[in-house]
Amino acid sequence: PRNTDSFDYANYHTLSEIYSFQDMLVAENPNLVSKLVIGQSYEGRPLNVLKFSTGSNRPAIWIDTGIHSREWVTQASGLWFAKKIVTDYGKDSALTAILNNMDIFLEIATNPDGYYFTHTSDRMWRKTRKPNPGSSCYGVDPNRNWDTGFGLPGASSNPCSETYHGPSAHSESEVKSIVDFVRSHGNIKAFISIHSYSQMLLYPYGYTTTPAKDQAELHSLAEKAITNLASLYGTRYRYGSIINVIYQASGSTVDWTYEQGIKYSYTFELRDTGFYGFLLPAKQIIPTAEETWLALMALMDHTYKN
Ligand code: ING
Ligand code: ZN
Repeated sequence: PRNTDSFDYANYHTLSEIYSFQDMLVAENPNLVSKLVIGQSYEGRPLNVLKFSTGSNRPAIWIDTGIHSREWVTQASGLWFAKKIVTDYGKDSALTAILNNMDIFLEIATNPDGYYFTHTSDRMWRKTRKPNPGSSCYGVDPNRNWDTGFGLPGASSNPCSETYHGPSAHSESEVKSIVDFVRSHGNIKAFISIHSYSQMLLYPYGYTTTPAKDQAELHSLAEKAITNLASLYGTRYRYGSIINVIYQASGSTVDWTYEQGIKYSYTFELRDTGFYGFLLPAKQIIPTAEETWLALMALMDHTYKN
């Protein structure tokens, strides 16, 4: 496609198609969208973040998709969210109010090396693609590599495991680049990390059963978000803390962001509940993105008003 109107949101795309989409969106909306390169992946690919902004020095909302490369409906939904933001700004009053007061940062291909590998070699690749010294297995789980509960139960020390935590916290440049960005920005109010599959909306903690100090608020906001999500196609989500709803997971993204003081730290698990799993048919991309957007709007609107 030559522009983002003719882009095919109803199909999955390669990494280079995602990169060219990002550049087209920026070129078409120079007063609203810019592209930041927050670092590079192990294999040297840019870690691009789209910034949606109408002013300076604003508090911000972060959204990432695709930190686990095989979760293709998440990157596909990220593309749809990006287009939705530029389409709705100035038309939808709730989104317009948010963007007149806050910035939105969206990292669509958060694990680009892994995503490339899912297209070329192994559709089910989850981790980064850094070699592990002394092992023939590649990669670290970028959702066990963060410095909150790092290495505790809920991650593996085996480099061949899908949940290998890595040699040290923030050892993966894909993770460290976000860590540096969050710290240097200093005013991120909501951090939403999007995975698939399972149909869940989760908040901290994953590494401990100790309730988050904001648990009551996080829980009621999650309920509102998933109620809005279900209103479109009836898709049912479970919600609660990571450790209570799924399993113990240490060193995960949103435990770290919550401990940095980002109160509205959430993880989604998008469609489905396992029938197709990671291989969700492309027919479901747009419905998934549409319903998820309703939940994202609930989270962003609450963040803006609080
Ligand atoms: N599931 C997540 C995983 O990394 C999760 C579940 C979410 C754990 C948030 C910790 C924090 O195991 C998938 N599908 O990746
Ligand atoms: Zn995942």
